[in-house]
Amino acid sequence: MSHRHMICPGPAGGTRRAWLSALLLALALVTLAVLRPSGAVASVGISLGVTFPTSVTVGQTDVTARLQIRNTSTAPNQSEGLVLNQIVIVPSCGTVMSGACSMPDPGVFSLAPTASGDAGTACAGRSFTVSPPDASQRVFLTAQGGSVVIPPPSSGTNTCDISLLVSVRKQPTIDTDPPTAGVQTRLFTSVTGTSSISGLTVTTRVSTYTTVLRPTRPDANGDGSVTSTDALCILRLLGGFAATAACPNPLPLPDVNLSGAVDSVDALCVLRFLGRFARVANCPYDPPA
Ligand SMILES: [Ca+2]
Ligand SMILES: [Ca+2]
Repeated sequence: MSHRHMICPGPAGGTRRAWLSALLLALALVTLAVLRPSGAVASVGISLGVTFPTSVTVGQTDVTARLQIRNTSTAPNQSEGLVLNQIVIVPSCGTVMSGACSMPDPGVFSLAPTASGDAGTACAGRSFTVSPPDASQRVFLTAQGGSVVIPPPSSGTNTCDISLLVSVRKQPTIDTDPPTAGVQTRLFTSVTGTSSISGLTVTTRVSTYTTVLRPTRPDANGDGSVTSTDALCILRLLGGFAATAACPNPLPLPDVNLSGAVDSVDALCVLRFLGRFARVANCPYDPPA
C-alpha cells in the first residue's frame, strides 16, 4: 500500500530562515506560527509528518494513520525539551484557509477512541485519548498520565510517533482536489509544543490527501466475502438485535448502496449481488460475471 508522507518543519529565526519557512509553506501546504516574546532570539522548532494511505475504500476499518512529531529546535534552544500541549485533527476536511480547516466534511472517517505512542520514539508506551469531534469537527488527542515532553535533538529520540486507527464510513461530500480523478478528502492535523525552558510556543499543520473509493462489493460485515450473512447483519441492525461475532456493531458497511440511510434495500442489495433477485432498484451491484 502506498502512502503520502509529508514532513513539515516549523523553526523560528531570522529573515533568511523566515523566507525559507515561507517557501516550505508553499511547497508543503503547511502553515506555522511562532509566538515569542519581543526581542527574544530563539530557534524553537517542531515538525509534523502524517502517514496515511493515498487511497481507502468505504467500509475499511482500522486503517492506521501515523503522526510523526519532532522537536527540531536549534541553537540556542537545542537542549530544550518540547512539551506537546495540543494535537488536533479534523479527520475529513474539504477546504483549508488561513491555516485552519474552514470547511469540514463530517462523517467520512471515524477514529478509534484511543491512540498509542510508537515503540522506539519518545511516546513509546503512552496512550492518548481521542475526543469525539466538536462542533467544528475537531478531534483532540490528550496524553493519558500527564504531558508528553519530546526530548531535544541532541538526545537522539527527538520524535514522538503516534498511531491511530481510522474507519472509512462514507464518501466525501466535498472533492477537495478537483483536478485529481476520484473524490479526495484531507486529514488536517495541527500540533503545538512549548519549549521546556524558554517557554516559547510553536505550531505546525499538515494536510494529507486521500482518495475515498466506493466499495466494489456489499460486504456489510467487513469479513472479506459477500454471503447471506451480510443481509442478515443489516436486518439484525434494523431490528435492534444484539451484535454477534459475525455481525459486529457498528457494521463496517451497513449502507451498502451508499444512499445515506440504512434500510431494507441494503439487505436486498446484498441478495441481488448474490443473484437471488433479477433486479433491485437503487442497488449499484450486479452479480459478479
Ligand atoms: Ca478529485
Ligand atoms: Ca461479508
